[in-house]
Amino acid sequence: MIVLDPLQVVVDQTFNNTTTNTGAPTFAVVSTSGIGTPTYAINYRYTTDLSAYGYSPTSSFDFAMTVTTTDGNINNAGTLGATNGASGSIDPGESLTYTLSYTPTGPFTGVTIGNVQSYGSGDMRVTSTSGYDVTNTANNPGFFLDANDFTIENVDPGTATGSPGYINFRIAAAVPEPSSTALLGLGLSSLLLRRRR
Ligand SMILES: [Ca+2]
Ligand SMILES: [Ca+2]
Repeated sequence: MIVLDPLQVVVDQTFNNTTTNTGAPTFAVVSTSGIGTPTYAINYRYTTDLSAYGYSPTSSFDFAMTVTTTDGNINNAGTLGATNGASGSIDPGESLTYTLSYTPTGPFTGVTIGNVQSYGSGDMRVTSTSGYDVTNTANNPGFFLDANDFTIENVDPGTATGSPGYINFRIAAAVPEPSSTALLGLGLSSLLLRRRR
């Protein structure tokens, strides 16, 4: 088996609308639940054409992301945040935790969170059970992790807020290697070419 370069998808901020991108690959929010509670769940479906590898031209992979907070409820004010504090965003001291879950399906072996961006000027710290731990004080800070989970916490010394913006998913697939008979054929023809010289 060979592992394809990660198939990448970028989603923007709210995750609350059912959105579908047309063409191949397509990426859709299939369903969501839990807005207004401390746990928000999003079900995603990624579909792409793997017919070149003997799989369906509409091969799809479902995975879910759960967002939890201990700071009130997950609200839906354009960007995800927590309802405690001065705003519906992530205020200083508040945090959100994101966790991916999936079952390997067909050629799809898994998914990780690649990049995360926070909108706003709030100083943000992103940690993960993978060991990632980075604080970024820039405006709209970006984080380049490669993990199945992360917690984003506002560590701003003032009152500046933030909310998760773009998140990039890296979907992995493994496909069969070219058949050994095809490789043998290639070997024979290069041998013949060499003999002719
Ligand atoms: Ca808040
Ligand atoms: Ca800042």
